[in-house]
Amino acid sequence: MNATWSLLHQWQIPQSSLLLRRRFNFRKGTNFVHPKIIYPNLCFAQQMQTTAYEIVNGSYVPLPDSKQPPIKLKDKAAVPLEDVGAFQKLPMVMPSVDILYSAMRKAKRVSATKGISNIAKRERNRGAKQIDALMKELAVPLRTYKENFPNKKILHPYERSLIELTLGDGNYEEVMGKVDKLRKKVVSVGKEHASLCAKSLTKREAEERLSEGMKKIEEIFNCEGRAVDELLNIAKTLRAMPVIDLETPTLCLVGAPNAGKSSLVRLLSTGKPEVCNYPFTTRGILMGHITLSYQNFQVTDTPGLLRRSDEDRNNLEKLTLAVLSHLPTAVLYVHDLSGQCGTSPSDQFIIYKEIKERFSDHLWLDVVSKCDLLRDSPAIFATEDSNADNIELAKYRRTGPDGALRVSVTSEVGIDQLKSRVHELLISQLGRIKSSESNEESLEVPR
Ligand SMILES: Nc1nc2c(ncn2[C@@H]2O[C@H](COP(=O)(O)OP(=O)(O)OP(=O)(O)O)[C@@H](O)[C@H]2O)c(=O)[nH]1
Ligand SMILES: [Mg+2]
Repeated sequence: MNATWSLLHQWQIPQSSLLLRRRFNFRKGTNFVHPKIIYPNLCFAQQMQTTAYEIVNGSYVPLPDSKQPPIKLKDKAAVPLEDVGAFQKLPMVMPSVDILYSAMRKAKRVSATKGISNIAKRERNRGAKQIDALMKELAVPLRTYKENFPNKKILHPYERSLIELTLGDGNYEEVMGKVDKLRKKVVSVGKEHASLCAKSLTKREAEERLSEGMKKIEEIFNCEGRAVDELLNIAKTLRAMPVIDLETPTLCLVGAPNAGKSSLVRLLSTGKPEVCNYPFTTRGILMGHITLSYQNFQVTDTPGLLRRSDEDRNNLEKLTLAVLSHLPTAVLYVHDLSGQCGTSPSDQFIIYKEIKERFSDHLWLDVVSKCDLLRDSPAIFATEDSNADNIELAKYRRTGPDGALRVSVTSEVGIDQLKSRVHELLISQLGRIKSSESNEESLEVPR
């Protein structure tokens, strides 16, 4: 094969955002700005490294046919729908102790309005202004978080799934709610104490009310500021998610756990996912890149899929389904017929048929992995019925689906052919992207 599999990356400046608007339901007139234009350094860093993240517990239930919640028009945050890349735009969150410390310091520096000669009046003026300043210094960053952390409803469905599956369903909204509740409390207690202070009759009373007010606000923030620290952790987790460019053709590796997906990602791309001989080594979506003939492509490694219904799937499996459901990827489906991966060929056959049917609109390539381990007679698990009269399954056990390539990462059998087939697949994917783009442009041209 002539093409050079290089580690170099090229900047991809999108030619048009029309395709994305159409495919992902952007409103016309939305000023779509590609995340790579705004954050070149960040995207570069993301491309140079492989990013993986752990999935934490959550109870999000299914994806493929799950309808996204309708967007209410009266919700002002529901306009406009976002492109992917929202996590890279999240504001920096300060730890709660830092916010409090900085606010206290600034508030204490506030002095009384000049020209008040009466001592009691001056003191109550200073007290009210200091409490007011503390309240504002605490409330402003909290308001900024509320305004700049996106409403989940406007996120791209893929990113919405990432939030639900990684943080746990409802957790994001819950933390946002707690932060806003804290802000409201600080504002109301601050106002109340500032007004009390302003009504003081003596210098001493003003001093006491100031001290009480400051202490009360400090107590509230100490007690409920944990929400800000939770938000900080959420922002860190979300920022670490791999960045996907929707205009770059993407290959998604899918298959049973332990089938050899990550080994192939390592071989095909810059991605360096962990490879181990146990299921669910890959615990998140992981990106790799391929540059071929000056064209950049993306590769995503995914957690394995088991034979079970969607209700029983773990969040790792749901993440794989989220990629297939919401991202325009080509699929490289990995079948391990050697018996080594732990999922029997008959179970893999059932998973495969279901996934292939469900995502039939994706460009597709099948590979039978670990062909160095394949014997003359196909692997039969103790749990399987070797005499079952199923011609289709018997054929699958021997050769995998029609047209599947046999490859081995260990002996490198079939790898050159795999690379050129993957290249062809990604070029076809590029063709799809371009043709949808030009269709969209022709629709936009006024007659
Ligand atoms: N003999 C042989 N072993 C392989 C081959 N490819 C992968 N393996 C082994 O199979 C095991 C699983 O490989 P992974 O690449 O981690 O499989 P995976 O599908 O990513 O696994 P999960 O992330 O757990 O779903 C590892 O021990 C690999 O060394 C191959 O071509 N031949
Ligand atoms: Mg893996």
